[in-house]
Amino acid sequence: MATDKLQSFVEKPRVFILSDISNEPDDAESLCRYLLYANQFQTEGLVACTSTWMKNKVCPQDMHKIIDAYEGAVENLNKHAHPDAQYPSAELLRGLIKKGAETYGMTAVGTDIPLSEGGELLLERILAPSLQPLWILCWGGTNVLASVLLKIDEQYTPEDSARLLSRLRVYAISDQDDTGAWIRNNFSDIFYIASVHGWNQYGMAAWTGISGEKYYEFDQGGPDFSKMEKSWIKENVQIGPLGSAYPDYMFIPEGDTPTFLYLIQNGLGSSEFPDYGSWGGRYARTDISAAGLNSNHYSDAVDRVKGLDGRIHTSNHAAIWRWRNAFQDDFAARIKWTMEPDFGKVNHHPVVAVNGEFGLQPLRLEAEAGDAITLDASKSYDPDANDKLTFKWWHYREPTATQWWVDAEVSELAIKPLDENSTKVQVTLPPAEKCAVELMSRQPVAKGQLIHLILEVTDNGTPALTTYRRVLIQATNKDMKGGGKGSDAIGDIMAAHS
Ligand SMILES: [Ca+2]
Ligand SMILES: [Ca+2]
Repeated sequence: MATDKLQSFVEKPRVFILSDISNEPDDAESLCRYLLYANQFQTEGLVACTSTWMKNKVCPQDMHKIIDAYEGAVENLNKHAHPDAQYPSAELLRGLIKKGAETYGMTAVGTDIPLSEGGELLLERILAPSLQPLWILCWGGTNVLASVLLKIDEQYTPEDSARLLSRLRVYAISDQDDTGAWIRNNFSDIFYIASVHGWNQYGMAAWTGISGEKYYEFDQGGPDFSKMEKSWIKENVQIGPLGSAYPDYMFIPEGDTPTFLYLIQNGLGSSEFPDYGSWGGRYARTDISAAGLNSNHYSDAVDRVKGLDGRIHTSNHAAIWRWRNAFQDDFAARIKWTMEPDFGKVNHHPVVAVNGEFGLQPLRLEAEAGDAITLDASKSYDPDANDKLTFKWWHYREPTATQWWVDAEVSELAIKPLDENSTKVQVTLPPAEKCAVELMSRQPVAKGQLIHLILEVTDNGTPALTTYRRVLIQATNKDMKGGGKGSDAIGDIMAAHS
């Protein structure tokens, strides 16, 4: 048995899902996909809630239907998972399904209004002694969360309340009732990822980058829609015991899925750093005063991505659709796991090491501006005997930029392959004046840019699977070289450095 050669997970993010399931089919679709990753999360709650799209009822029975379907898939899924990362039983998950309030938004939030059973579970999970943050993924309205926050505020001292709230991490799919803005206004310390825009103007939100370019008409010609077509989904997803429960889409498929794509442990994202970017998009603080003195809210950031049409598309949506081929293939491969007990007949992920170090967290290095370093991924392997691996190293520049004009601020790294397959590369940092001076004053700094290098390791199985590793290179400037003429005006600086 080769399962002990598969990726294991040292930590499993604690996840609590609030879903307006059955307002339309897409929450049911997202839940199907989520369950295929349930072995890398510790699921702590599945609460059916309301939203502006379904104001007066909740549908936990539709979560049960999908867990029933999952029950038929667990045994096979576990044949493709590391012994230390087995899938949870359907029975365990059923016990986590609860009803949120059956009324809309703030009508469920008040000092004299008792918590819903979903609210009781959420409060219990927030109070549970754990050093790990609790991720609250909001696929609909947020009144279950709002009601619990009000209870905490009432029942605890400000110090205890602040301590409890510091454990929370929220990723909300825009605001879908009137409690989202209320939470951010009244509990501004909470780490809260949500696209903000005019009410219901979803086409402006990053999360629609998962599949929404036709419906919302953004980035035309850029994203490849082929793996979102109903025909592709029918052939690759709506099969087997779990996939058969995946409904046809109505507006766009899986608008809520980016919440957990963000947490998937594939070596790309780093959940405490929304600005690093991941399958779930890229987000930046809306308030940068003393690291969020006034607000801990993160909203959309923009990536520049070459589309199918060969043009560069600059958008928040691109920060998600750029990964679509990989996350759809990943989905399809896992659907195959649900139907196949034989390890040798389906594909499994590459396991990646850089400089001999295995793991999924970023590899952190320091290097002097202008110096060259060697990176070696040759210890990476594939658990499937006959698979060959392809190594692609690239410089993800947007997370380093502090403003829109990335080309002027973040110089491209020189990446030189040292062998035929690029398992080893030499990376040369830009000179100090390009990566270790302050943006406006042009004064040298001892610690310059934090440079993001992404390694993608892809196998040749069917469908192909990719594992990533992020290498974070802190540029140093020990001799304080590279200073230039500064200015108080950004226009002068950019004109001089373009
Ligand atoms: Ca939803
Ligand atoms: Ca493989």
